[in-house]
Order: sequence, then structure tokens, then C-alpha cells
Amino acid sequence: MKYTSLWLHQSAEGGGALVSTDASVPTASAVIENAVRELETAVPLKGEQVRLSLSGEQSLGVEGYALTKTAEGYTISACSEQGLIYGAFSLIRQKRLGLTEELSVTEVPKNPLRMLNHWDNMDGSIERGYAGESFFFEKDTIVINERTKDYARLLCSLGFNGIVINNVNVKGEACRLIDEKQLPRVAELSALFASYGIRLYLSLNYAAPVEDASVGSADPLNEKVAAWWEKKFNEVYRAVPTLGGFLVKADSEGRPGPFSYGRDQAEGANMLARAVKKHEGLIIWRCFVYNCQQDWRDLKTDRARSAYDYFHDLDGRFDDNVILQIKNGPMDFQVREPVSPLFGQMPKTNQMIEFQIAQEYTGQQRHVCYLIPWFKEVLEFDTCVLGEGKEATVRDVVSGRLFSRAAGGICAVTNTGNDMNWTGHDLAAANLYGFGRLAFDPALSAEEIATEWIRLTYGDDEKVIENVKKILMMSWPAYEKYTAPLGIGWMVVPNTHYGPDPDGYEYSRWGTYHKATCREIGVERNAGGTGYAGLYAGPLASRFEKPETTPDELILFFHRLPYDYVLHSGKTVIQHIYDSHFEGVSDVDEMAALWEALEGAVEPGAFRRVKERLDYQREHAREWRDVINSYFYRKTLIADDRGRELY
Ligand code: GCW
Repeated sequence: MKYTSLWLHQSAEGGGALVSTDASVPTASAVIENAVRELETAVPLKGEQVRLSLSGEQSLGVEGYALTKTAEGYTISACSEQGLIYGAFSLIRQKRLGLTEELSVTEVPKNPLRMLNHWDNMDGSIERGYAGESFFFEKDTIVINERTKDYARLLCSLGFNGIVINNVNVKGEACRLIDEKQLPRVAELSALFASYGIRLYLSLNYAAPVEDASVGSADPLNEKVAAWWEKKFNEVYRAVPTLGGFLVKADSEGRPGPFSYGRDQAEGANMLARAVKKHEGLIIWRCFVYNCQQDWRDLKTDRARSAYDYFHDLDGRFDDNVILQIKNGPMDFQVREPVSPLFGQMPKTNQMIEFQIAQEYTGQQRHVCYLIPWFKEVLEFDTCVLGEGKEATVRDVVSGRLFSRAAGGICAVTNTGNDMNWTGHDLAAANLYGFGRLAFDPALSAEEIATEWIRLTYGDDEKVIENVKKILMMSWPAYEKYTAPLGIGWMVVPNTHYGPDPDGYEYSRWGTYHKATCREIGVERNAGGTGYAGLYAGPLASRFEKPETTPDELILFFHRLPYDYVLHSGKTVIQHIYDSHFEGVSDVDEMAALWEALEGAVEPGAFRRVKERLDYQREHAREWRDVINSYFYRKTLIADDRGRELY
């Protein structure tokens, strides 16, 4: 059986296409062979010729392409093989979308790095994985099969150029993938991805040299430690010359790091960066560093501040082959968070943004939650670091454009696993597709991307396009409405992070509190509180300082307010909570009805799979609504002004 994501699907009518390559194209490169094969098999070219030319305009850079319609067919030109393969996939997409009449497309990807992070463990499990098990690992060994090839092709078709194959939590045997015994298979995998223009990266255990009795330390300033890594990287690159580099989670959630030796994050990252520099490797260093042993009684510590506090003053100290990977918000992939204040405030440091399409906190691929509108908001957010009126969006920071940085980009914790449809929920594939497209071209709108995905997946039936688009576009706002209100976050069951549990994390060590009493709720993060609001650039800092100028959707993130506080919407906090939870549930009912109306218009298996999940989502949204509303009713004893039932 073939997988069900249809943009992967190969056309049966492809035969007979003529593909010619121009003289400037060197033969036998795996990437070019792939481009040609894709064109020959994936779209019916009906006698049209496709000319591939490597003499593209210089302005196309290493990864851009130009695609034009000619009398005989099409020309794809680029300056590199990678550009040609993107052009080939673009042509396939345009053909499928029926856009080739006047075709003239020139595209240069806006982000240098466009990556997926797998949180796959070598035993085959996936941390926060909701689409089955790993297809990279089984019983501590690397798996390479047809599916791996399909995956490389799928990611390339979306414009990804990097992939981290293993979990950032590298536990167990110290080295694992960088062990000598694993390297031949890593090399095979790396070569396979490289043939699609995708570089492989590995997550590292920072403490690996501790296991070596002759070193026994991971202190970044200890010469023996640096020498250990240098030797290790020499060995790794000898076996895997195409490796992109390494991703490191250090000093976070029990993972070791430079702090254990009294060193800072720059000292830790640079030591690795220097060891890998001669191999042109990158060190991608995560900023998800915070104290996860907090005492809930401690009112001073604020987890939201921690990445900023640990990293901001290190600006200019990181080597050029280090990129800081920063989660989109200061906490952890909640349905709504402010944008991390680190973006734009470290002009002398490479930064990349980390999103999560795995939906850990947004329905775990059992609820539909199309996240692209949310990611768009984050990327378009003006960090105000150039002052009022001079745009300095997150998108221009991470692409490197704003501060002329050579490295940077965008990545997401992936939502793929070995389920037959790759993503568990069929509609979750829109997040994978959408994230890839957005990383390549952040100017695309969430709606355009949704329409493309729907047409490539379900075809051109107008009603299908309309209804599925509505479902996708309603889904993230709906999820926000029926879960945690006004930017407060969490309220989930501990550990699994799934389902409502309003006080689940209230008295825990994780630093994620809402502090609801019978009178007020929220965390004071202005100057009178933890000072978090003041970490933003001037105009933003003043906006977030006062509730009157803080947007409603984040108001309880920044301020502690009484339940009868009147929001910009004109509603009180408590009435907003009640209303939005009822609304969220009716939105899901509407989404389910929109899908049901497509019976017969969508392939029956796909129809049934999505229907089952939506039926479940309707129930689960009710559970969320009733638990959250009752929680607040019981705390406040304030009745709903529309007299609806509270428990
Ligand atoms: O909040 C946490 C997730 C962990 C994850 C961590 C991280 C991989 O619940 O499962 O660990 O974020 O981003 O490192």
C-alpha cells in the first residue's frame, strides 16, 4: 500500500515525457538524476520538453531557480543542482495546480536553513510523536528502505534542506549515532538525503566525553575535552562527509551542559564549533534553557525570562558556525504565547526559529489544528528593534536579512512517523506541507498554502476546497477558544500534555503557573512583577507593560487581573472565558459538519479517517469546555451572563 499524502503520489500517466538537459548540465549527479526522474514520472508532460540549464542568473544564488514556459515546453534554470531540483518540483506543483499556461516563476528561498527536527529515539519510540513510531530507527539500528527514500523526496519537494534525525534528548549510551559502529549507516542515510539536496544533522549528548575514562569531563575549557571532540568529529566526517553538523540541547531538562562546569553557553557552543569548523559543520545550539526545578512558592523566578537572561548578554560571543535555535515563544509551544524577546535583540549572533508541528500542546494530531496562521503571525511580528515605524520582523531576523547574517533559518519539530499517512491525522499533513512552503517563502499566506495543499491532496472539487479550507482556517482559533484562555497556557494533564487539567502544573517544579484564586488570575510580568515585559525593545516593552495596551489574547500572560476586568472586547475576563469555550465547541461542530458534507466527494477511506477524528474532537472539545468553565465557575461563583449550564 502506498502512503496517503497525495502530493507524494506519482502520476500513472507520466510516460512519454521528453526531458532534455542542456550541455551545461554535468551528467550523473544524483540530484539531477532525481530531478529528471521526478519530471518523467510525476506529471504527464504530454510531449512537452523540459530543458534543465545550469547557467541560471547569478541572483538565483545557490538554491534559487527560474521556471519559464517555452514553445516546446519548459525551461528550468538554476546555478546549482539543488536549484534545478527545486525547479523540477515547482513545475510538478504548478502542473498539478493547473497554473502552467503563462508560467514564469523565479524563486529564491528566503531562509538559508529550512529544517525538520525529529525527536526520534534509537529504540524506535518518538518523544512527543503522534503518528506512530520512528521510521529511522528500530531496536537501536538505523532503518533505510523505500519509505526513507519517499521521505527524502517528500521533504525536498517542500524545499527542506536540513533534517535532524534523532531526539535532542540523547539519552542512554553516550554517543550512539556518533559511535563508530553506527557511522556507516549514518553515511548511507546522509548520502540518500544529500541526493535530494538535504543535509543530515545529528543531535549530540554534550556530556559524551565524560564517558571516556581518559577524559572524564565535559568542561568546554578543558583541553582534553576539546581534543576529544576534535578527534570524534574527524572520525565522524571521515565516514560521513556530507553531514551538516549537530544540534545540541544543553543545560536543559536534565541534559548536561557547560553550566555544570561554571561556563556559559557561548563557551560551551564555541568549543564544539571550533572542533567542527574545518569540516564546515554547524553547531545549532538550543536556547531552551531554564530552571526546571523551580519552587512554585517562589514568586521571583520567571521561566519566561530564562532564555533571554542566559543568552542575551552573550551577543557577539558566538562563533560564526554557531546558530542559536530559539523556540517561537518564551515558554514551550503553547497555543498562544508572545514572541520570544530574543529575536532581533542579538544582532551579532546567528538565530533560527524553532516551531513545533507535532502539536504537543495543540491537540496531538487527534484534533485538527492548522498551525500555519499562527506561524505567520509570529514571523510577521515586528520586534521593534529598529524603533517604531522601521519594520524589523522576526522573519527578517531569522532569515539573516535584517543584520546581514550568513546563517539562520527556520525549523520545526516534525509531526511525521510510521503511520501509513505519515502524520496520524490526515489533515495534520497540511502542517507539514505548510511549514515547508512557509520556510521557503514566508510571504505566502496561510490561506494560499491551505488551498494548494487541499488541491494537491483532494483534487479540484470546489466544495471540497471550500469546506476543507474553512475547517483548516477555523481550527487553530477554535483550539485556542476551548482550551486555556487569554494566553495563560498549559492547564493540561502533566507528562502527557493532553486533555484538560487546570491545576495540573500549578504546584509543580516546571515554572508554568496561572495562579488562579477566587478573585484574580495571571502572572504579573511588568516592572512591578517579574520584569519580563521590559525585556522587549522599547515600544513593545511599553505596550506589554500595561493591561490597557496589551492585546486581549495575551493579557493573562503579562498581567494578573481580577475576573471582572473589562477586556478590549468589552467583555469581562470571566465572561470571555465562558463565551470562548462555548464558541470553541460550536466551531468544532461546524468543522465536523463541513467535513460530513463532503461524503462521496472525498475518497471513502480518507473521509472515514477524518470523520472519526472529528467526531472524537467534538467530544474532547466539550470535555475541555466543561472542565475549564466549571473550574472557573467553582473558583469565582460568578454565573455565566447567558445562563448556560456550568457544573
Ligand atoms: O517541553 C518539552 C517537551 C519535551 C521536549 C522539550 C524540548 C525533547 O515536553 O518532550 O524534549 O520540550 O523542547 O527539549
